Amino acid sequence: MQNDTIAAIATPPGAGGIGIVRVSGTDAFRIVLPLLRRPGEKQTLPPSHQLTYGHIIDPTTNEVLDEVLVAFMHAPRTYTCEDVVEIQGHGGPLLLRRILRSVLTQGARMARPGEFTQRAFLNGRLDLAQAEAVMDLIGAQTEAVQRLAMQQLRGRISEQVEAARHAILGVIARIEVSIDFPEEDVPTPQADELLPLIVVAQEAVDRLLAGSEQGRLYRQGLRTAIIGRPNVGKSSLLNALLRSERAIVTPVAGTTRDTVEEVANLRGIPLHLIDTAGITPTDDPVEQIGVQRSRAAAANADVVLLVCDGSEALTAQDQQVISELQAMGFGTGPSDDDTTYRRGRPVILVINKADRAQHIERAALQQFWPRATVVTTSTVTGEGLPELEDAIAELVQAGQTITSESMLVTSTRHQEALRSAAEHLYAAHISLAQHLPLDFVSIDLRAAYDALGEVTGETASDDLLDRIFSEFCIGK
Ligand SMILES: Nc1nc2c(ncn2[C@@H]2O[C@H](COP(=O)(O)OP(=O)(O)OP(=O)(O)O)[C@@H](O)[C@H]2O)c(=O)[nH]1
Ligand SMILES: [Mg+2]
Repeated sequence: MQNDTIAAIATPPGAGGIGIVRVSGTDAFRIVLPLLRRPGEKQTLPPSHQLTYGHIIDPTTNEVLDEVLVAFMHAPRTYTCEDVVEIQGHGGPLLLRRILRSVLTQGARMARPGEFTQRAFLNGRLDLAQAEAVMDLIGAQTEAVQRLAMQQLRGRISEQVEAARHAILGVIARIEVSIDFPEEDVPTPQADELLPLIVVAQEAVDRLLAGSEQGRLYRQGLRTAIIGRPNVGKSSLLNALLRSERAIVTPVAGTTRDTVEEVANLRGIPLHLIDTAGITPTDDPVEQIGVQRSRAAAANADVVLLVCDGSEALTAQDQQVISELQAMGFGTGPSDDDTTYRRGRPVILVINKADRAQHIERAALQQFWPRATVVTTSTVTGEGLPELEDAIAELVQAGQTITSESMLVTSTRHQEALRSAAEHLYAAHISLAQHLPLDFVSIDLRAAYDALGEVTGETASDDLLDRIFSEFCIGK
């Protein structure tokens, strides 16, 4: 248990119907009770987990600040596992700050960002993966992301990680007993007894890693840059994918001067669409800056939609844009045996203005990227747009949709820890198969065990914990 009692405004900044000041710690009741005036001048502690009506006062002046409902909640059945008080007032920012100040005057300390959740973690109510899921749940921009976060908060990821750790610990125990107590006559375990146990752990870790690239994209969204020479219909395409007239469209080449960024929900995937200025040689200093930004947008994208105007033959300028993208490494993967698309950043080729007589052959474009998907679209008739959406979604989903039962690792941090565990398990497997001394095997198994413990927080350093919780908002 932490010693000091912390407090913060738990509702978002700005005016609202109600606003909540949350107080947690051993002194929470002692701090809030004297601030509450109830009908009949009661002084006793109200029943736990029930709302009590009253008025909150400023203890220095006795001024009545607000009419409130207060919940006193006894440990351990609370968010932090400590005594918690939640004061529900009217949701005015100044008002809530004055209520908070009264609480601080009585001896509470201002909570740091994420400190309530950090206490829930330190007091064992949530493991680290679950605590991180709280933040993902709050930040979710699509239902799919929210579902994945909820599964993680319910402990589904942690269970699998713990199962793998348990399997590893079993092997470590068998090895170490034989090393530590040779005189006890414990038979040295044989490689063929231990290998199947390591394989169980390897399979568990591989299962978690399998969908993690996909999960990461769900969580972070897919940065999708719309690139091409001027006037091919990039902004029209952005608007069509957003289903709103977000970017200016005109027949004038060079309409878009700056990048325009919007988030679309593509079948549960947060799609960060970036419309860009047409890439073209120019002397106009404003346009030059725009073109530089287009190049930067392409360089930072996960996917590029390369747009051409199908009503005209490919121009030298189109080819110039294509070679720039190739130089950035777009469209070099995935190779057929890649399970993750990440190793080469994909490009999707869009031949736009399909409603007009066509002058670009698919093959002419495909010679640059034989494996890339080519889609023919018209932003006027809507032709080809569903196919374009399919092509983008396919990059992430690989045929799988997110249901309320889906379980995917979504965090880069978890992914890295799992990869490290997988490498150490592999090394242990090889050492064992080569009949190297068992303490070699055991060193790698320990490393794998610790790497997995970083996911649930059991082996996470204080620095790491501080960093994770500081990314939370205040009051959470
Ligand atoms: N016929 C036809 N015209 C289109 C289509 N898509 C866009 N256009 C027209 O092409 C012109 C240019 O469209 P924009 O969306 O502004 O093109 P852009 O690539 O954003 O152009 P810049 O911002 O100048 O680089 C406009 O007159 C659009 O109405 C299409 O599918 N068919
Ligand atoms: Mg434009």
